[in-house]
Amino acid sequence: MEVEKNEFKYCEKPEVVTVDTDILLIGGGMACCGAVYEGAKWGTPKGIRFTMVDKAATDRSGAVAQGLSAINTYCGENDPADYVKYVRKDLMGVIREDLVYDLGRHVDNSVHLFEEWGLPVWKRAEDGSTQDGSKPAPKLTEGGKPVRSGRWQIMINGESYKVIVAEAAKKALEYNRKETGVEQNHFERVFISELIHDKNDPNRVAGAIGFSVRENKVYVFTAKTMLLACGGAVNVYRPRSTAEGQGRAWYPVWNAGTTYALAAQAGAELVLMENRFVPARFKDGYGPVGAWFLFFKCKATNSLGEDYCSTNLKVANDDFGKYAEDPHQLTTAMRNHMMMIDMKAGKGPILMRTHEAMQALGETMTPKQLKHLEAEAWEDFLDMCIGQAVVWAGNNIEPDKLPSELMPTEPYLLGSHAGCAGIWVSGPGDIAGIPDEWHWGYNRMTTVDGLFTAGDGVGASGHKFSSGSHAEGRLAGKAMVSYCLDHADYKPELGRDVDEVIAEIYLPMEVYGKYKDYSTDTSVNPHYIKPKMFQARLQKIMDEYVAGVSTWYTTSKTMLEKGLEHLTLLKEDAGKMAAEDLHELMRCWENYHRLMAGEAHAQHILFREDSRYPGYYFRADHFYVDDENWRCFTISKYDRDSHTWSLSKRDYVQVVPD
Ligand code: SFD
Ligand code: AMP
Repeated sequence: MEVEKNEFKYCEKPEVVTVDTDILLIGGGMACCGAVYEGAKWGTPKGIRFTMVDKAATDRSGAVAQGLSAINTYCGENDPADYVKYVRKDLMGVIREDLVYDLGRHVDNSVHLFEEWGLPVWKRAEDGSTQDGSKPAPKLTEGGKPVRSGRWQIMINGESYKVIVAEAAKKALEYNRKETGVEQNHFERVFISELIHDKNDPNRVAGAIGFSVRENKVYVFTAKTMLLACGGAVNVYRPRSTAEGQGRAWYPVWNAGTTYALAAQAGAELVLMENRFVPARFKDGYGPVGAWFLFFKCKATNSLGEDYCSTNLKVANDDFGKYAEDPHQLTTAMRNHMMMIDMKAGKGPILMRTHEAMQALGETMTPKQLKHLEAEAWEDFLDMCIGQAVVWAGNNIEPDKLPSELMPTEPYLLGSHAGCAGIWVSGPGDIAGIPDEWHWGYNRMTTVDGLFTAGDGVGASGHKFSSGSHAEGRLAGKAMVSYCLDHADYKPELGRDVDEVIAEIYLPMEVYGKYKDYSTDTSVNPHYIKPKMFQARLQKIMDEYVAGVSTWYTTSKTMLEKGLEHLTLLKEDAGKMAAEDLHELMRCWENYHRLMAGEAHAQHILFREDSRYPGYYFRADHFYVDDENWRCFTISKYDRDSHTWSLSKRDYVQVVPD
């Protein structure tokens, strides 16, 4: 196949802006906001410069863009060791207990800060009734009792959650900017597409290159250390939403696997990339279920009114043994499995019995309290997933009168919710019983020198959610300050020719300019592939071969090998991507990152010879959980030159007793 080159004959060369900094934060989500809040406090008096680069507007970027109605990790009266047990159980016995413990002992402080900054937290009144955050009440730090929906979750009025967290981050950036005398240290609508290694050390990062999605400008950042925290990977799989509903997903469509792709390309070890999250969600609007199950005490059944988690227990137990024994102790994945058994048997649709839950709660309520309950039901979605409220309205569903359909969604790759795909990182190093090699100096640093991650980026440590991602960003931010102080003399020098990288990034613009007149419809052309088509092809491969919805999340060795062959061909065709404008240029590189993340995922599922997460995915040829051989971490490393992956096992170590 002819290889395309960009000589800027058919597209305009961008202006190049260079920015030298000390700590580069790639992303502006919960983790990066936490990192700058914490890091700037320690680093600014030492003259350390922070720079944040977000592809979107930080006030409303990432997973928390629409807000949230609960904080899913607040330990409160619980011991961090209990938090470890809970996470270990839900993630099928394989987690990094040092990282999870570390998170558990720090997370509450972030929640206290959120409340301090203005986030309304629901409180339990003295008579035991619930009060939403609009009523005056003592703060959590003043002895206020949160309204717990579950053991770990607390309710909030969270429509403006991200704006509040971003405000604190922006203030920290501004303080750092003024004190260190730099001109600008917050770049929004700049999409980072490449990391660049150090000239003298291929296993060290020295910079990152990105482009503005609004102006013809490329940004070249050099930094001593960086936090790669661009969230998880959405739209790698063909979504359930089609045509007029396409674009709707549960996790944020803007997070396209940049975290995993850039880390892999830089040579970082990834861990448990076979893991994914398939959430059970309200059908078509992707509304989260947690508040309904936990706060409203709602039951989900098949269409015959049967509790599928009880009726299917024996079948699941026959296949997965101890992981399907007690109907009240099932993992998130196993609950999906049991739901799907009934869906396959034609007992769907699965129904969330919202009407019965609300009627039961309403039995002892006054009309005014009932009205409030109804408002809470709608608010749960209006605060974090507005599309679901629209689906209800459009389908004449009043939740107090009718049940709603539930559905397992397409798979997402993430490390902060009920999943644990991600990057292998150094732990804090002060937790007894942890192997020495799990700590290499700096908390949350990857195996690439100077490259840190947090939130969705950190693997083998799920159930952090929004609060935990912020807290983990803070841990990383502080460790990065130490890294800078320890490497005060280090001067980053880029290990690649910048003009060459810029030409590569802009290649899709050149390809488009060169060939656009070969056809009358710019979306169809024998010489190039537009991002929309590229994405459709990727999603079809992932869906059909790598356990997407069309095979009920099932795959096998032979299917995976064929899928990987198709992915290799797609990667070759990536050299023919075409972009009509800057927005499409971003779409091209997003899809390339999705492809890299999807490839890692497929390689890991192929390597692990058991169905470790039944209900998230199944290996038809290994339809069991094999603790004897596979209760271990799976590690991958990508070689950018040969485009090959190497995979290995690493021992799991239990620290917190059962
Ligand atoms: O209801 C680039 N989450 C929930 N957490 C909770 O605590 N409670 C809930 O109620 C939660 N639920 C929920 C949640 C998420 C969503 C979408 C819904 C409901 C509908 C999970 C948390 O939100 C999640 O765990 C954290 O936000 C993860 O934090 P982090 O920092 O890892 O990711 P991010 O916040 O999405 O930020 C990513 C940032 O990266 C930017 N970015 N920037 C530059 N260059 C690139 N190439 C980039 N690619 C991405 C993004 O713009 C963003 O700033 S419920 O379901 O349980
Ligand atoms: P979700 O809305 O599904 O993202 O879940 C929000 C929180 O509730 C997470 O901490 C979940 O682990 C928890 N959760 C959701 N559904 C259930 C359930 N059926 N049983 C126990 N916990 C749940």
